[in-house]
Amino acid sequence: MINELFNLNGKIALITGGTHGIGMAIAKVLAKAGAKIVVNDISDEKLAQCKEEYNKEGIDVFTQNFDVTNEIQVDKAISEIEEKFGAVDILVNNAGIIKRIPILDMPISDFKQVIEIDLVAPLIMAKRVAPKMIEKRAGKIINMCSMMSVYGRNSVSAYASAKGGLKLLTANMTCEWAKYNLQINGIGPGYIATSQTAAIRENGHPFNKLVMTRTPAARWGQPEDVANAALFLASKASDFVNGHVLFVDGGILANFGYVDGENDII
Ligand code: NAP
Ligand code: GCO
Repeated sequence: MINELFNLNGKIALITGGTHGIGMAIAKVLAKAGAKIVVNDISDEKLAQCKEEYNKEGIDVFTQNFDVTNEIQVDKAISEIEEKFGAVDILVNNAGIIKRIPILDMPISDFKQVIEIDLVAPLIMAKRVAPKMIEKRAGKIINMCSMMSVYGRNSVSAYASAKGGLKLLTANMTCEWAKYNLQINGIGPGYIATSQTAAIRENGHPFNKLVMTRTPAARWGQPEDVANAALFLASKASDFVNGHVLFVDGGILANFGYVDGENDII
């Protein structure tokens, strides 16, 4: 019964930006639950490298080179998936970028690029797969949100605007599509050890100190921590979970204070 709840046999899962980091961890766990995995990237080299890594774990991944912001490329890639394997059952809008630049210094073109990739692309992807999900009366869409969906932080205005927008896009997709038995949810990772956070994670970096003193779980999250939440949201276990953002953050959003002895305020 428990196995049945999380069984993804026969499902087609498309994870954008699944060549490394959180996307790869999600793809691996969905593959282990039985799904056919498709990942994309904009670099042939990264696609070839990730194929090797998936194969090492016995996962037969289908890789595609396309840019999630390009409607024509997205349409072509998804048509190819449909011809080869069938309609996409699970879409994970994981691809994303961040630019840490203070507002006054940030060129508008940089701001727009973050919005295009982190907010508009999930819409492009979802618009392309949703009609077939609606026809089948079944589908799961997972939008990779962030703590920045609900918080601001100096230097990440574009990212926070996009991820805040993505949280509400998740709500609006739910309002329009949940009646067709689609579940559209978000995941809000806390601070996770991937290439996106490599620069601010170094020992001695003030941001590393901030994360370690403010996260009740007292560690950086691992991509696998996020992947397990994705398995729940991709499976039957979440069939009445709609429009929710599941934070996987070691408790940081629950905490306004410090968690280490040195900075305790009593
Ligand atoms: P990552 O290691 O930088 O991976 C992001 C992926 O997105 C990469 O595979 C990247 O491809 C791909 N990508 C970027 N632009 C693309 C485009 N235009 N078309 C197709 N693919 C594109 O980041 P991550 O930490 O695993 O993050 C994954 C998601 O979680 C992102 O949406 C991120 O914002 C979100 N998130 C991360 C954290 C964290 O602490 N790490 C926390 C909250 C939310 P390339 O490798 O070729 O650039
Ligand atoms: C930052 C971080 C983030 C995280 C994540 C938090 O500079 O504050 O990179 O924004 O990656 O999205 O949930």
